[in-house]
Amino acid sequence: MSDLKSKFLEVYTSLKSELLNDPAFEFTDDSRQWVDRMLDYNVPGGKLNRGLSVIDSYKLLKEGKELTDDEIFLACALGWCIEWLQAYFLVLDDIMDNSQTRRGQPCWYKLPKIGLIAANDGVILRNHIPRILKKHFKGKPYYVDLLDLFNEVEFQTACGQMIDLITTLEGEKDLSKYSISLHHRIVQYKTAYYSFYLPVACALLMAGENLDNHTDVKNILIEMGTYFQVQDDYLDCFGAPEVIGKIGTDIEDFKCSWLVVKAMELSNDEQKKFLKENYGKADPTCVAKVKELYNALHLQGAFEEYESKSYEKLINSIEAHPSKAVQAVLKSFLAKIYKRQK
Ligand code: DMA
Ligand code: MG
Ligand code: MG
Ligand code: MG
Repeated sequence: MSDLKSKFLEVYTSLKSELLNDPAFEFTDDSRQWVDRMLDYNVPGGKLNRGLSVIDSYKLLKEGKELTDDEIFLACALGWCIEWLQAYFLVLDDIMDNSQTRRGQPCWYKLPKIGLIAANDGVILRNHIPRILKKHFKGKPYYVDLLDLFNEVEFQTACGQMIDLITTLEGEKDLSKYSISLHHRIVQYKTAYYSFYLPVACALLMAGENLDNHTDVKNILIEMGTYFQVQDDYLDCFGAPEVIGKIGTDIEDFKCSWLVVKAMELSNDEQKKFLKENYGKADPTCVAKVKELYNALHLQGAFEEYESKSYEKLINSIEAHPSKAVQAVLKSFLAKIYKRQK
């Protein structure tokens, strides 16, 4: 394990211990154990890309200057706030998407004795974020901006989740409303802000920057986040569950996935009819038929083309940015996700 990652995990242990001893609640042994287990199950088990990116980005913004222990701790704490936010959204997302597995294990709500208590656990996870921020950032000149940033990004993500979900409503299932512009809108809100803009924005705030001066960076990160969610949509169908750690549900859930949008674009009338008959059904034979059509339409090839075009476009936008340090932040982010398999 890299030094940075082990340092990052150390900070998790310390944040968790503070939360388990939060004087605002009189914990009993049972309630403390519940939160302890819930955090370990849901917070640290992912790729940690979002969290680690805060520290990476902050280092790059400091252009090689050695970071103090305090700076490293704070960057890690902000990274963990993003991982907490992600855990909160994922616990609820898996309930709403009727998913079975996440990060190679059953979804939290699927565990015996958890069920819909998971909904409140999501709320607890969400409430841990301002507690971490208060404990470690209150008094910093950027404290208010940090709170505002997390609030804004959470709102955007929740709105993205809402439009992701309401497009699938029973009785209104209509594939002809699925367009690339609707897809773009959904993924920009549900994924790009919290996964891409937020880590870099945290690093910028820590470095004393005013976020209003960085809308160009924000726009590039949102494009990158869009590309990332197209990969997620692709992997939902074509990824190996043992590699991505989750079993796809987009076809069953009638999701406005990049794949179904592309499929509608490439289908003739007969294929469109076939897709309409089989998309959004829980029946595994219907799911298999949708996948058959995806293969017949060579969606894997269409995705590869999208992937290389997006990469080229992103590199061009990044290289047009005046600051070399910002370029380095963005390129490091892009390198982490280009052609990812998980
Ligand atoms: C997830 O979209 C978005 C958030 C905010 C969790 P998704 O349902 O495609 O994610 P996953 O494929 O990981 O369930
Ligand atoms: Mg999901
Ligand atoms: Mg979802
Ligand atoms: Mg997905």
